[in-house]
Amino acid sequence: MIRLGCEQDRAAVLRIQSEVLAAAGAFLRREGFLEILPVLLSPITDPLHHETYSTVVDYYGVPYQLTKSMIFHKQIALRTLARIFCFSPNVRMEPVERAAAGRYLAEFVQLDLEVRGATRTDILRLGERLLVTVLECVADRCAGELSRLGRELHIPAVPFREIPYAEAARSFGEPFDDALSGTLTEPAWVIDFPRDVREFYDREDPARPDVLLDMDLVYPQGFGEALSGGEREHEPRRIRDRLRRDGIPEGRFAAYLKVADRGLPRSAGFGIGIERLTRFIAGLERIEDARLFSKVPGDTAAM
Ligand code: ASN
Repeated sequence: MIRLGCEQDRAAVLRIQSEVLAAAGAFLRREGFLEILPVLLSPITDPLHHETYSTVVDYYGVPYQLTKSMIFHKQIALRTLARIFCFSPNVRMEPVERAAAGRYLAEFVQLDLEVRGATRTDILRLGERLLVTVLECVADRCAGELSRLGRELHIPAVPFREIPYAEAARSFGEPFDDALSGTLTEPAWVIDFPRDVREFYDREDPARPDVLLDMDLVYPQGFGEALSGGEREHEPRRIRDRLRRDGIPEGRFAAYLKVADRGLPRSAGFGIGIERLTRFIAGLERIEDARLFSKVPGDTAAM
């Protein structure tokens, strides 16, 4: 893993990133997806499973939040369109201790997508093809940039390995992302997270209570988590049950429940972090080298 030495190195990383954005968008358009515009302010956003500092904005006297992920807006968008994606800016003011890991930014962009009627298996296969296509395009179009950065890109074979969460936890303890990633030479899926480590919107397997039909993708070579996603809870009765079991007052998600009561389609999807993907492809030690104007948690000199 490398640190950037000069502006030419930085330019090489940004050219790779621009190719990532173009290749991912072109792939998804070929797959019948429409790009929608991001939402930055809303009364509802991803509650996240871990603690982040508040990002509440006074919206004409009403508290709105900056987007932590567009998960609920993706589900609602599927009432109108069947396959959507968005380059979605997220603000997550992570605890300062997280900065040391080299893969957290307080402001980042995820390529967030959602598919009406899809199962988790559909989305695993789509995610693999998306990643392989992006890697192939970068290898093809950014050979000079990769060689400048000393990075050799390996195109992984599909399908990727699927590792149940319980098995990864048994082998590596919890959290296991870094340890697991350090042993991998190809990306791998972690599937079937337990209900108590994830958010209420990932669908609980009707056949296996407390096991979710969700996934993470983990990069090889110690680059850690790439994406999170899953099938979604879409039936109002089940959403309310999950809120209750997570101890979240329904009032906090009133705007979402109102739409859910009118009908949300069954769906699955994921969000893949663009800076983390850039970091992996360029072989960067630290995520702040994977974009301009990086905001490492706690860095109040950022602009
Ligand atoms: N975008 C993710 C998903 O689709 C959620 C997240 O970023 N927390 O599941």
